[in-house]
Amino acid sequence: MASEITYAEVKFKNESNSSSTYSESAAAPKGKPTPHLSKPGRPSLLFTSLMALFLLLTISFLVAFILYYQKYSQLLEEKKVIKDLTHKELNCKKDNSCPQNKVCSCCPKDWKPFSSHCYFITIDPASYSKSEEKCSSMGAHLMVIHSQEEQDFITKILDPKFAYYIGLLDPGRRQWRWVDQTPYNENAKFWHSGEPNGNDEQCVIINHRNSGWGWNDVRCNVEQKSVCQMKKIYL
Ligand code: MMA
Ligand code: CA
Repeated sequence: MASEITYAEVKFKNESNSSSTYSESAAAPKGKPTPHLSKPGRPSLLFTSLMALFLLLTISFLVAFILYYQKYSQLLEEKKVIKDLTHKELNCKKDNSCPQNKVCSCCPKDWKPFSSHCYFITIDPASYSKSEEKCSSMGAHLMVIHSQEEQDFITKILDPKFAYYIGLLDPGRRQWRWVDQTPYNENAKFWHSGEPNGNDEQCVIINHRNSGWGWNDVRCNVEQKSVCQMKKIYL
């Protein structure tokens, strides 16, 4: 309160000197004018404010740029890791979901694309758990089948002389579970007739019989070929 009153007085007494600072006005209330501060004060204050604003903008811009650059490099690095370490070579194609002239969905070399996934046929026979481990080591899992189209796509590229593990198993009490935790759909199951038939057969293969392609429950230690599946990589 007291300082407000002092300020009002100074302003009233020294109209021509209104731009000088409060402390100076208070310190030299009468007589002595403050010639150095009066005229250069105005442009100097404006200039300083502009400089400060400019500096602030520059700093904000620099900070934003650094943050953006860090994020962008991180993204590039992640993509490089996917590309170089997990899969040496990718096959990419433009699809409907792509912005124009941009590469979009990719599958590693030797993997087959279908819908939003990539599929790899492992030809070395192995138990269910070894087969699933092999898929995991490639960033994938044993194939899950959720539609007739997906079943038809894969059977077209499988050899009818062999059986292949898929990612379906019974952890107990004949409760079928997909390895990726997606629900087991009663409307999209392709058991051969008479299957599943063995309480000691808790893993599932896909193979060809006279009636066509279908699923059969088998013991999990039986060594079979397998099919791995992973989500497409979007670049
Ligand atoms: C038969 C049939 C299947 C069973 C396998 C086990 C060849 O098919 O009984 O249901 O899973 O044998 O080898
Ligand atoms: Ca069986």
